[in-house]
Amino acid sequence: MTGAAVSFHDFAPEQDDFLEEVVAGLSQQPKKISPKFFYDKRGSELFDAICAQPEYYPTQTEMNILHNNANDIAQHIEPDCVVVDLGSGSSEKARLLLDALRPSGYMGVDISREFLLAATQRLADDFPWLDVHAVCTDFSQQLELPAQSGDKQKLAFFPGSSIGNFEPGAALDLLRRIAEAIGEGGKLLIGVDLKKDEELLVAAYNDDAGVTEEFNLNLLQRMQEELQADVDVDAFSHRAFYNNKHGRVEMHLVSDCEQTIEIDGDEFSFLENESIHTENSHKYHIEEFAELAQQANFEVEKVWTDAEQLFSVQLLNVKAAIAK
Ligand code: AVJ
Repeated sequence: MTGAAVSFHDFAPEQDDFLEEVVAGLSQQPKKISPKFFYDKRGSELFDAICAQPEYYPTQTEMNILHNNANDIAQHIEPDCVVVDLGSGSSEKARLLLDALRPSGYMGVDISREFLLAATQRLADDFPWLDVHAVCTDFSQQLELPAQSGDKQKLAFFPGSSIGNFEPGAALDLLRRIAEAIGEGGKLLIGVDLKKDEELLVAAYNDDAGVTEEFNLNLLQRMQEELQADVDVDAFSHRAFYNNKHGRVEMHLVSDCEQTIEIDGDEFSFLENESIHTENSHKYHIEEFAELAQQANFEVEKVWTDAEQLFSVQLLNVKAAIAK
């Protein structure tokens, strides 16, 4: 079935400069590359495959929480609200909520224009009663929303524990930006991965099938293919471990030997075991996240978890401005 046309709002986000950022990151000590560069076509496919690995509990657990509690979540939301799906991707998780929430509108917010347009059109086809908007912007830089939604309640939706990729300070900035964009009366439904047994955490980022390893190494593949980097992918290894001090899983690409790689005329030398830090995935205690939310002008209204407390879906309210 073909639904109504999707309204497209293009805020023309600046495209990331892969070469520039890789050169800058490898020039630092310790070396690093942002996890946002994982997601080329192959990387996005590998990420989908990670989500289907038995060790990678977050995706399935979160989807179960959303599915099992959709009606309860709906009890806390105004029925004609506008859902603002941050990093909407394939909108797969939002779909779990739409029938229960019965919002009047849906805004898919994503940086990837083609993907966003295709996914929102599919959503409009499947939910013909829904007013669907595609908002192309980089919300990690700036969160602009079209004015359309009027004074309806905005429900921002930020699943997947993507917030975990941000250092605490940057997470705070992002939450503040979300609070500002949805305004007073707005709510944020956010997926937050929880602290737990270190063994389970480490296993989730070291699946037996080696998909996460391939996902991490794909970054070097991309450098080879897109930047003509002279780099031997086989001379690096995937490493993922829990950093207790920072409460996060870290992923690294570790050099198996002393070597030099060359990118666009620049040379970067590695000692044996020297790493490129490619990702942080912060884990929170429920109280820790409440503290962060508080600092960002939110208060926690309700927390849903699974029976084993692996993952949480949290509903936050924008706190009312204090009358002066
Ligand atoms: C998409 C950032 C939530 O941190 O668990 C999965 C990415 N990296 N396996 C995560 C990821 C390795 C994922 N996030």
